[in-house]
This record gives sequence, structure tokens and C-alpha cells, in this order.
Amino acid sequence: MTRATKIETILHDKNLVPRLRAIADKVFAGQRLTEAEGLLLFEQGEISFLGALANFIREKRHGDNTYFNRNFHIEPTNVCVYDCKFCSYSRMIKKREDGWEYTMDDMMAIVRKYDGEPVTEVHIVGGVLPQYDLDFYTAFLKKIKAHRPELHIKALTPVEYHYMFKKAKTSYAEGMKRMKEAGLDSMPGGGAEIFHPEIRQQICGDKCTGEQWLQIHEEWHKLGMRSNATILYGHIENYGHRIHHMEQLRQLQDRTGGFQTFIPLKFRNQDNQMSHLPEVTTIEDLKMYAVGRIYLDNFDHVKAYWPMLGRNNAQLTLAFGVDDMDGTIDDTTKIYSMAGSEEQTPAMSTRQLVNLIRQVGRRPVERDTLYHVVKDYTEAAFEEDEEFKGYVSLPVLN
Ligand code: V47
Ligand code: SF4
Repeated sequence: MTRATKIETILHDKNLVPRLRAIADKVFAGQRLTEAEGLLLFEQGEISFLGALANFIREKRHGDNTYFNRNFHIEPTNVCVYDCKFCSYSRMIKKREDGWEYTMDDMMAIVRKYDGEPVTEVHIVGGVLPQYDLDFYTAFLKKIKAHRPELHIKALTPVEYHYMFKKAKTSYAEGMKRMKEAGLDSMPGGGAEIFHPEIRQQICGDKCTGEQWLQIHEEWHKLGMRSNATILYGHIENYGHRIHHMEQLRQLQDRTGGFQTFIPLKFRNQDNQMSHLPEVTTIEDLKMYAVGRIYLDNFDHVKAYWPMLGRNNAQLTLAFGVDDMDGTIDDTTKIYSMAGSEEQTPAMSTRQLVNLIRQVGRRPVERDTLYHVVKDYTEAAFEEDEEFKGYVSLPVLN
């Protein structure tokens, strides 16, 4: 179904309740939804209705373009002083012998492993430990930049920053300034979980609060820098908490414009203290992506993190507001395989990722972290590309 027919279907659906019709009208007119309207979408929006609205916005902003980048991950440690109930990393100090704690040399060896590879970004995130302090990370970032100046460093979250700055007796503003001077290029979206204290207190009560998370991003944006934002959904929160979370993000984005991408992360239930909770259905995943796309009218991009969702579901999200598939990842990324994702060893080559996107009729576009186009995989570029020679692509479904 084309975009135009989908919209026609919505407008002529006699069964559409007036309040949902009014929301559709607002979306088509590019108007902002209220919190009550966002909640109504979650509570009463049929999945096809949500998909059509989200896809309308997605295609208005990006057409069929579906972005990905080539990056690699460094996870300094899987031991953490915090005790987030959903995290398969929260092995705490008492089980420290089960974990790894990389030295700066270990991590520089990982950086060097990618010398000559066409990666544009390193994503650094992991557990929180005292030895990884402000002096350590500023020295590490400087080393990376000295070795490979053009590599974009997307590193650490307010969870680490809050801990490090407190230890260094430094303000958020001063701490972020020091990180920028050391070579930090952008901040990933992790650590957001659910901002509402009612839930945050229960699932990750000992780390930075939602307000602190937002303040640190705000200081970073004030320096003219960009970051991402996540939500961890599908556990003990309700739709109201999700809307509250997105409302905080929307307000901050109105003030600074510093967020690039919204990344819903589905709670996975293996090997953590919340394993007794069932995981939500694929329909619920699609709802989260679609409402996220519709509600966050001041965010450019919505990303599906495929190692988390699985490849087929990630493909589905491309019809529910998602325009970004994150990166091609090798098997150094352990966080999700430990939490019970389908992708036990998440690895996907650029070829596979490009094909996955083409299979559902979208146009793969390789980007750098700041969404500059690195390579546009139009049909012609695809056919001519050395990397794809001899590769039989799967049929493209329209
Ligand atoms: O903050 C931990 C989540 C996040 C589980 O910015 C879990 O480009 C689900 O933020 N089930 C870290 N999620 C990862 C992250 C991220 C990933 C990819 C790209 C970007 C980006 C950011 O992982 C944590 C937490 O919310 N997480 N445990 C779990 N059991
Ligand atoms: Fe530590 Fe992050 Fe896991 Fe929480 S989610 S226990 S802060 S690694």
C-alpha cells in the first residue's frame, strides 16, 4: 500500500473514534500531540493506524532512506558498582572474578584492530568502576584521537559521567567541557531507562536520576554537541510512564535541539534480576516505535537496535517509523547476547545489513555518526560496488 492509500484508508475509516481521527488530522498537519493524545495512541490506537501515521512522518522526513553506520564497540568492563535489576552486567563487586576489566592498553589494542577498516565510529560503553575515572577517560580519549583523529568517539552515558564527576568533585558543565577537550564527539543514549521516579526507583534506584540524566545531556548540548536518547520499555512501566519519559525528552529537545536519535530498547529477560517478567510481544514493540515516532516531533531519527530486536523484527520496524538500523557490529558486543536476545553472537556484515534493508523496499544509506552520507546504496551504486561483486541480492519487496 502506498503512503497516499494508507492515509486515505485512515481518513475514510468509519469506525475510527473521533478522538483518534482528530489525532490523525493533527499528525497530517504537522501539529504537536498533547500527553493525553500520546496516551490515547498507546491505549486505543490499532497497530495499523499507528503504523500508517508513523510511516507518514518517517517518509515525509526521510523518504525510503534507511541509515546505518560502520562502528565498533569497546566495553571497558562488565562489572559495575550499580545494581540495575534489568541488567545482565550488574554482577557487582562480589562476583568481580567472573568479569573483565580492560586496561587502557587492552582498549587501545581493540582500537588498533580496526586500523585500515572503513569504520567511522567507536561506541564506548560498559559498567561503572572507580578506576575508570575522569582522568582515565580523558587520557584514553586523547590516545584514541592521537592514533586515529578522524574516528568519531561516541562514549559513555550520564550514568558514568555522574559517577566520575562526583568523584572528581567537578560540576556537570566543567566535566563535559573536559570530555569535549579530550576528544569526545558525541554521547550515546544509554542509561535513560524510565525517568519516572516511581519506576526508576524500583529498577535502577542507585544510579543517576532521570533529572540528572537530562541535566548532563543539556550541558553537553550547550557545548554545541549532539547525543542520543533511549527508553527501556516492556517491564514494569505503564504507558503513562513512557509518555512522561518522552515528554521530558521533547521538552529538552525544544530547549537545545541537541538530540539526534530516539532509540527504544526492548527489555530482554534473561540472566538478570527481572527474569520473572515476560517479554512484551512484537505488536507491543511496533507500538512503541510508532508512538515514539509520532510523539517526538522534534527528533530527526528513530533507531531500531537490531541486535536487541532480532533481524526480522528490525525489518518490520522500518514500516513503523524507524529510519535507522544502527551499525554493522562484530562479536565484541556482549550486552544483549547476555540479556537473552535472539542474536546470541550479534554480527552482521555491511552486505547483510544492506540486503536486509533492501528486502523490505527501503534504500540503505551509510552515514557517519552525525548523519552525513558516507555512501548511498542506490541500485546503480549497489551494482557497481566492488564490495558487492558476485553477490546475488535477495528480491526487493515493494
Ligand atoms: O542503558 C541493559 C540497556 C543500554 C538490558 O546511542 C538492556 O546509539 C534491554 O544505550 N534488556 C545500553 N536493554 C545500550 C544503549 C545503546 C545501544 C545502541 C546504540 C546506542 C546509541 C545506545 O542497554 C542501557 C540499558 O537501557 N539494557 N540491560 C536488558 N536486559
Ligand atoms: Fe551498571 Fe549500566 Fe548495568 Fe546499570 S545498566 S548495572 S549502570 S552496566
